[in-house]
Amino acid sequence: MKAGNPVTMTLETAASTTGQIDALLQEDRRYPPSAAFHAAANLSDAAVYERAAANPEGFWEEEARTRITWFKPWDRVLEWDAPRARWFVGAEVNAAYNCVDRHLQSWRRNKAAIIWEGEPGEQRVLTYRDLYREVNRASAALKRMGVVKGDRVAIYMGMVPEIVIAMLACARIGATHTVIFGGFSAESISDRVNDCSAKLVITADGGWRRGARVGLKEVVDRALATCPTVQRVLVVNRTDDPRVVPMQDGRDVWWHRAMADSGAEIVEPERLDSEHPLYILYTSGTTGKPKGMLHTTGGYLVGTATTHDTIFDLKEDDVYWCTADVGWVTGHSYLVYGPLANGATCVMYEGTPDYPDKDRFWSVIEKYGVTILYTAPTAIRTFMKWGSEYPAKHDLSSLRILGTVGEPINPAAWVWYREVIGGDRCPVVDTWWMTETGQILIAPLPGITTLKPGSATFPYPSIEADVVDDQGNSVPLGKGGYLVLKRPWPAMARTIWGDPERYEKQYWSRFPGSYFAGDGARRDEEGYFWLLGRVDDVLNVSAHRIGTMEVESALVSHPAVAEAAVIGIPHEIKGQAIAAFCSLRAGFTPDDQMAEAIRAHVGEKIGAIAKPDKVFFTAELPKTRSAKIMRRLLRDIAEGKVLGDTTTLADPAVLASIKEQYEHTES
Ligand code: 6R9
Repeated sequence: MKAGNPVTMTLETAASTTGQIDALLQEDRRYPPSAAFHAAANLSDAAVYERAAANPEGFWEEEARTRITWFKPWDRVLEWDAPRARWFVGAEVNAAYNCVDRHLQSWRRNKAAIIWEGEPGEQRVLTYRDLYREVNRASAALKRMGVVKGDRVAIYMGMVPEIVIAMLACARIGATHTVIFGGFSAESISDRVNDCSAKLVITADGGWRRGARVGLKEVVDRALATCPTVQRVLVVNRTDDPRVVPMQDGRDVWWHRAMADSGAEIVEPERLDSEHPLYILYTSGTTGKPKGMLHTTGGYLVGTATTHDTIFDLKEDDVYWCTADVGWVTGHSYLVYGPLANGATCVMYEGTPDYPDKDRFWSVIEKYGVTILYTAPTAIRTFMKWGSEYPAKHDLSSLRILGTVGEPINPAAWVWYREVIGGDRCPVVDTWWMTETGQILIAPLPGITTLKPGSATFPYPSIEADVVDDQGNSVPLGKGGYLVLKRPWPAMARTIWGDPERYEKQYWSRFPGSYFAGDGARRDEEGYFWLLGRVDDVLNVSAHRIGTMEVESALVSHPAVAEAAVIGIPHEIKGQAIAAFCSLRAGFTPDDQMAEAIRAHVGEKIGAIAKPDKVFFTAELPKTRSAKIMRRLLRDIAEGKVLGDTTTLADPAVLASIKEQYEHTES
């Protein structure tokens, strides 16, 4: 990377990374809902699509009225001055009240809210009443530590119930949380903490992963050396680490001590404006720094609760398991806010799927009688590779709905999921959405939609999606183009924290008045949507978004690296893998040791998920005469394709030398 590289945006990129789209469109298997499923479905009347299209605001107003409890009703459903949206204007609401307190008024008070399993095997069940007590105590602790409405609180923890309690405690008092995925590095933490000027950090001593303790507090300590705004740190004791976790006097407090100090204190939920900032979640884009997507309260609750109920066909006695980490948006919307607002029983698992053996997920499903499973295609492909003998060891007959999210799912994985995990009886709902959208926007309604393996099917009622060409004109059915959304929806991000201009430019300027998702898509002859992957420089590795520019900035910050370019290459399990092409400064040797050092450096800078799978050394990178790195050519080399047009290349010899090196490394 060198400063000023423009964003490359091509549909070929998208199609080539997702494989043969034409073959996809010849997919002719159809799965209509069974008569029994249709009859019992929460939504079974296809007229909902027309009704919502005719009156989208009326549609959401009805959902808001029936699903969410408001302290004060709205004056207007929507104020829309593109791209600025305000939903349920003038209303007052509290997310924690909706996710916890109100369930205490019914028999749900003793319903399991969270069934948690630690990786080493411990179990904890928190009923809604337990959750109420814990959230209140945590809210009281935050207040004592000086957190007030409007402050930002960063949360860096593994998958333990305290992460949910911490989020809800913030929401209760009107503090805005930013959850930072537990795999991110110290530098990634400080970037995020500083960007939103967080006042307090909630973390844990560590967590369990694949049988080993992973330190978290020590990473936070390193991060906080450069975070002047952080005054206090709350530390959950998760691993009982016999080594002493250093606690900084006056700054660090053990969570359990703070909770004990709170006693049985009850903290009234703040009456917050519907547009009060609920959370900031950082996500990768096309520049070197992730952007903090800001989500607000009222619309977000309506959007997530509604879609969670209808797309997963949630019943009161369901046992719902979303396997996503709370550090990503899927965890926010469909492990915490949507399901808890709906009073669901949620399974939460701390560790990896292969510990102690490759049947851990299936053992969790059997043990708790999971009925709804929501996971990522990359996980499904991994399970396929491990073999059907692992699920075969367990009784999975409790399952009735399967969901996927995070990346396009190939039909083979879809069918395997349905047949092997779902016993050929469970609908598979492929749900397309983004950190920015907050809620699912394209997905089947399982009681209505005839499913096609590999297609996310249709936009949710009221959502107007289109596939357009470079000029913003709708393309005919069967043709590829850019996915855009033409109307606002309640859980949409409101802006990028601290950078409203970037928000406008990034999402709303390419096709004025429409939201540009950054994904390629096609509709088939029946109007089904097929998502083709990203068309910009955003990679999707194991369903995690990583910006090529972010990785490139990390690479060039290594003292040996002069220049670097990063591309995604197709990967059987991960969807995409990261390949880095680096040229070294004089005096450094391009060998295996150097490649390893560079990979480790990226791990340090961003986190292990961003480490390139492959590092290639090259004397120079292929560039146009105006000095833009030609990533397309690097991709072609990586995919072993015949090279495209290279007439704009400044030095064609560079290409031959990279190609030779690549082939050499490959063999
Ligand atoms: C929820 C989430 C968003 C990007 C998005 C797209 C890809 C997500 C998908 C899908 C095809 C699906 N994506 N779901 N592609 N089919 N069902 O993943 O958010 O981490 O922000 O990623 O993920 O490319 O643009 P996020």
